[in-house]
Amino acid sequence: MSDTNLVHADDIRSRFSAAMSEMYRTEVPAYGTLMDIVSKVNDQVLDADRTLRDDLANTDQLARISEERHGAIRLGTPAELATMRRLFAVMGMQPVGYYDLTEAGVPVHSTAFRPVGESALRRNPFRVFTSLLRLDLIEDQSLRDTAQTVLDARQIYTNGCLEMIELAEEQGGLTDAQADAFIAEALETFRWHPEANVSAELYQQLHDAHRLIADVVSFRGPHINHLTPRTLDIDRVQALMPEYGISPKAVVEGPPRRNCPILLRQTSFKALSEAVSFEGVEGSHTARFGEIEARGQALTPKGRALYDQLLTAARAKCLPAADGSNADEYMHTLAAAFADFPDSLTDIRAEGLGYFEWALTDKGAASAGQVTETDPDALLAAGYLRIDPIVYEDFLPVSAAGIFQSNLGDDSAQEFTASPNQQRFEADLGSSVLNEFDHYQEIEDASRTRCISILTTGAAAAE
Ligand code: OOG
Ligand code: NI
Repeated sequence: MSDTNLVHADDIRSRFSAAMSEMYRTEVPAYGTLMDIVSKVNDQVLDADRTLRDDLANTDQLARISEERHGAIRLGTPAELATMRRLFAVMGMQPVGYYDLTEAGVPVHSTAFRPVGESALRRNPFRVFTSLLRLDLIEDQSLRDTAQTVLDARQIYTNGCLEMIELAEEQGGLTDAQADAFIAEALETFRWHPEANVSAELYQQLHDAHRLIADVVSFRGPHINHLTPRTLDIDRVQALMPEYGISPKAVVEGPPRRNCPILLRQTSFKALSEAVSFEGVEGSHTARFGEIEARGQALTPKGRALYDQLLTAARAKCLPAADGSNADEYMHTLAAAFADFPDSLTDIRAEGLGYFEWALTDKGAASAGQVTETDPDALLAAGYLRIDPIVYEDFLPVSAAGIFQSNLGDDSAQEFTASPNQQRFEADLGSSVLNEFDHYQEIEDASRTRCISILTTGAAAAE
């Protein structure tokens, strides 16, 4: 078969993301409401802020915002994780980053499957935060063995899905019709199952060990537990949620509101209680929730260290209570702590705190091949080049822990000894995870090299 018959992986990802959104909208109606609020607020922000609109248009990001979302799943076994890596690879999504959540009392470690590279991200940045349960952290040996047996017996992928993954690997992609079949089969893995895999009694035991363990072990598959749209004004959406009958978690996670947004700010609404049949016995389970996020600039290791330091300092002074009783005090403390994080692009760049993408200005484009200067700062000052912050495409462990906790319930806060084990995770995954910092640095470096090459030679240097 000729390659020209194959659909681009970016296209499969876009179609899959839309299909997933459609499915989640019918499964969790509040998600549809949240999507409506987000789209209304995003339109208002873009109408009111022409500079932001121009910046987004200039960096080719305007189109992706309304399409943009991330989801999250929790897997039970290394084999499930290894196959998930192959499934996401069909859609051009690779494992980026390692997140250890044991430190936050959640017995999982995780990665984010997402597209890498500028053009794929622009086409559709769909990402899935994927966690692997760490049964080794359950103390009760017999419960651990029972959970393992239940997990080992389940098959979370349809035969059709496994066949399409193999076909994609053999052919190096899928045809249009095959992509449709793959999407339909793959969706089955993420679907909600109202019939549990276990008895009500076992569910209760698992639940008592940790709610997350019950969520992973008791079902036929790793139901998508939230799907998160990106908003341009998270504080406004947070404030609007109650008007639409949705009650948000107490505080927005991540950095405070700033002039120059950095990293990621997130908030969610609590998980819904859903009817479940446990081998014929009616019961319920709470797992699925809604979340929104606002994305800002990706930070360098130096910027990230400063972020972590300021966040830790703020949280040492005031920890947000789940009931919202000290929400104002927390947001105030956070804002005060972040006064030490430079809040202009010039300062952020001067101090090497964030990543930037280089592009030609109109003047630069008109001078292609006619410039002899090669110093990027001089070219920037002379108006041939412009720089824009690179968007943070990843996640934050403290925020993720806050999101986990708020929808697992406060009674679930539990101590585990922090035990990051990236090597084990990568062995289970069947590949290493990409280092996010290296990736942002590459994007920045490549954009600068490309611009200077165009200015000085008239063409982009061959990759
Ligand atoms: C994942 C929580 C992490 C985020 O946005 O930080 C996450 C989960 O609850 O499974 O999605
Ligand atoms: Ni999330």
